[in-house]
Amino acid sequence: MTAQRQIFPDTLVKKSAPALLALSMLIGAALVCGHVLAATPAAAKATDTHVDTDSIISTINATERTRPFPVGEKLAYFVNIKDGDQVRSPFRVAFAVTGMGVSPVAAGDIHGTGHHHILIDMPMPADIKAPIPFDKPNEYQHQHYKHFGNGETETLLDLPAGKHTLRLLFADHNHVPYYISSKEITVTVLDKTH
Ligand SMILES: [Cu+2]
Repeated sequence: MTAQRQIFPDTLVKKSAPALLALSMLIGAALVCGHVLAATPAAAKATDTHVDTDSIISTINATERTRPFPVGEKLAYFVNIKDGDQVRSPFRVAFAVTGMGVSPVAAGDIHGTGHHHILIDMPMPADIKAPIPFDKPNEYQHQHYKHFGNGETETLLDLPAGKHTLRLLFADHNHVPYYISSKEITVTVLDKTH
């Protein structure tokens, strides 16, 4: 009886050693498989050309966006789009002004401040001393004069497919332009199915 009792644990150890080895091999294989499985989606993503990350296809690089302006120069400029860009509606347009402050119309006459406007498919107003017009309801197929009287510095534009001209024009609380504007740029709005 005593001899059998001593043999039993010894046999168990001998049997369990290969079992442990086999178990560790299985874990190792699982880790390798796990690694391969994890790598596969990443590799597929890297070659997927259909990922749509932005509605704007722009070639503006970070250096151009952040270029310094001479002190005192007054100009309005588009931050995230430039002449020749292709966009999909609706597209975000960000803008800024140098040498002036942005204030809402409701704040009244504050020296050295004003608010932004975008002229869409419209020339620079002939009478620069006249207030920038407001679109009348249903006057046009799409908006032509956008006022940012709350002091906004970005917007979403939803324009029909085709070429459109955009120009920033900075104006006072009466919507009378300062002689501060951006260059006119032309963007192409791609068809929604494009
Ligand atoms: Cu205005």
